Amino acid sequence: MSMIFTLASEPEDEARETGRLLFAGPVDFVKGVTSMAALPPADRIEVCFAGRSNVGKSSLINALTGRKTLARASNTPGRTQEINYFALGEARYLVDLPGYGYAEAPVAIVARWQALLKQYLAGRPTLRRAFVLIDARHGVKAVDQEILTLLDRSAVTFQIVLTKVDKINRTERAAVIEQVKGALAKHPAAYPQIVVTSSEKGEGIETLRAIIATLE
Ligand SMILES: Nc1nc2c(ncn2[C@@H]2O[C@H](COP(=O)(O)OP(=O)(O)OP(=O)(O)O)[C@@H](O)[C@H]2O)c(=O)[nH]1
Ligand SMILES: [Mg+2]
Repeated sequence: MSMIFTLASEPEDEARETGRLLFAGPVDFVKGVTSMAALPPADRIEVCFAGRSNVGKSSLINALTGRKTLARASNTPGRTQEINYFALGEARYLVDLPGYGYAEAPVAIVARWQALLKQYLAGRPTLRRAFVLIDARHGVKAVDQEILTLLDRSAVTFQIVLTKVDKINRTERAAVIEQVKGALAKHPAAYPQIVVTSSEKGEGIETLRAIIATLE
């Protein structure tokens, strides 16, 4: 069976409004955790943002919540070193994950983060969807494939979010979308719609808000 991958369409008015309202409400940093034992109680739907170091995870959380400095974004790869929990009222947790594939960090530290990342992705019962961010300039790489395979095995639905599309032109955009579609073909846990975003310009942000707000 082959899956048909498409771009996420613009949300219907009602979903857009549901998304707007959710993200206009209170957003609070809950805690940063470095072990599974320290995760908050699994009492609500949560979504996480995974991706290579520097792909734009923290920036996307800031764009979604309209708070410029909620999640720490930085030019220094490997900035987010904990699993950071943000609460959207009592409705949702947004989870900012440490980046993977960052070669410069000390090996022992990398091994510790990666172990935690994998435990989290495979073992969180309320994780409803993992957004896996892919830099639109680079497409899906081998390290991304490793994470996608882990999500397949854990039966966690994941959705690809292309980031930083403001940095590429139309031709490059079409090419990277084709590359992503090809890379997803062998992943049963892939959600069939790709979201194209720019945290800088706001593209795709309302769409992603609506997706998160309407998850059941
Ligand atoms: N032009 C542009 N730059 C972006 C966008 N999103 C993020 N960036 C930049 O990319 C760099 C990394 O962004 P972060 O949000 O810190 O990336 P991260 O994935 O959280 O990184 P780690 O926490 O280190 O894994 C920063 O310099 C951001 O300003 C975007 O949509 N457009
Ligand atoms: Mg970060």
